[in-house]
Amino acid sequence: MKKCKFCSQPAVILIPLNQMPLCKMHFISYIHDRVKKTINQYNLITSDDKVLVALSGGKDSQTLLTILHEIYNKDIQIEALYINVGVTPKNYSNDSYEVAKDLCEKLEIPLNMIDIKTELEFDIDTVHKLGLLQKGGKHRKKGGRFRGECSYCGLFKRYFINKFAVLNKFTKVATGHNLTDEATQLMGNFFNVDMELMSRAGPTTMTEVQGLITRIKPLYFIYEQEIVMYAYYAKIHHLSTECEYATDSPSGNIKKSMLKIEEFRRGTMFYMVKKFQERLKPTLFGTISEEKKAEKKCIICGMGTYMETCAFCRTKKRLQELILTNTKLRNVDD
Ligand code: Q46
Ligand code: ZN
Ligand code: ZN
Repeated sequence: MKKCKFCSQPAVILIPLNQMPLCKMHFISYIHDRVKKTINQYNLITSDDKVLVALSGGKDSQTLLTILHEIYNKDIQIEALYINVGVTPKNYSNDSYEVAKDLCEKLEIPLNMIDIKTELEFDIDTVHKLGLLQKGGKHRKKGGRFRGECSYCGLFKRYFINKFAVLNKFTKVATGHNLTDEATQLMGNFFNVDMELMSRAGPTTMTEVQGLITRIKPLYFIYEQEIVMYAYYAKIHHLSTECEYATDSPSGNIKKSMLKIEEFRRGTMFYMVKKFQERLKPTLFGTISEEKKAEKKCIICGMGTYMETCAFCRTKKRLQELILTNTKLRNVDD
């Protein structure tokens, strides 16, 4: 193995972007520097911010919280929030919470928790059962494509994280999205020619919509592979069990293709995402109608949205109706 570029220690990694060999110590400080650079360049965090970190127990968010703690220690207010989405197979949700709790105790960062079953009277296990019952029913999109558990789960998590941040006066919500996922998502939106979603990509949300707290992604320029290595060398405990409801999504296949391209064209993801931010995003954002950029409050829940009724309230209503219909059907069968 090569020697570290900055000392005589053996290198433990070749940085994917530039193949620079680094030892464990210099790799860890190199990642800190790159995260700091992203934070400063995009003005993600300022000294008067109160930051809420969305913690899931997975490698990305556990790494994010650790790095933010390293960079800021107690200089800014940081708290974490875990959303219990109610996935019981493999004890997934409970184990995730325990892992998140351990890290917060170690770093002495307050951990908050929201249980979506308490909030909604149903959870992702319920959605899964409904999906099985509703095969071919309304629950599916036109064309028979199943709107899987993850899309509901993601929507609920985003909603409750934002709501908690609004109610508790956080100024930023930090998530652990990494470069590999962001490049994949950007490519997926490009394939769908979804200009609106593309215009919203980036290390921070661009618009100031009332009731929608600014979201920041400090790991935006860190490859997933680097996060895996960082978590390993920094000894960050994270849940490695995969959620039972995770499926081979179309984006999973795009990700595999992006990783292949990266193999023979080093830096593709990094430069694609970076140049998109600098060159295309400002132009794209200008093409989004003023109506879609306007500040709105959901007429049902009062949270910030780009539409009259937010996606959460619409989805919640639809699922409640489905649960009721299925309960009635089961009662008739009984
Ligand atoms: S918990 Fe929820 Fe993930 Fe399970 S249902 Fe999908 S999104 S895979 S991070
Ligand atoms: Zn070194
Ligand atoms: Zn709403």
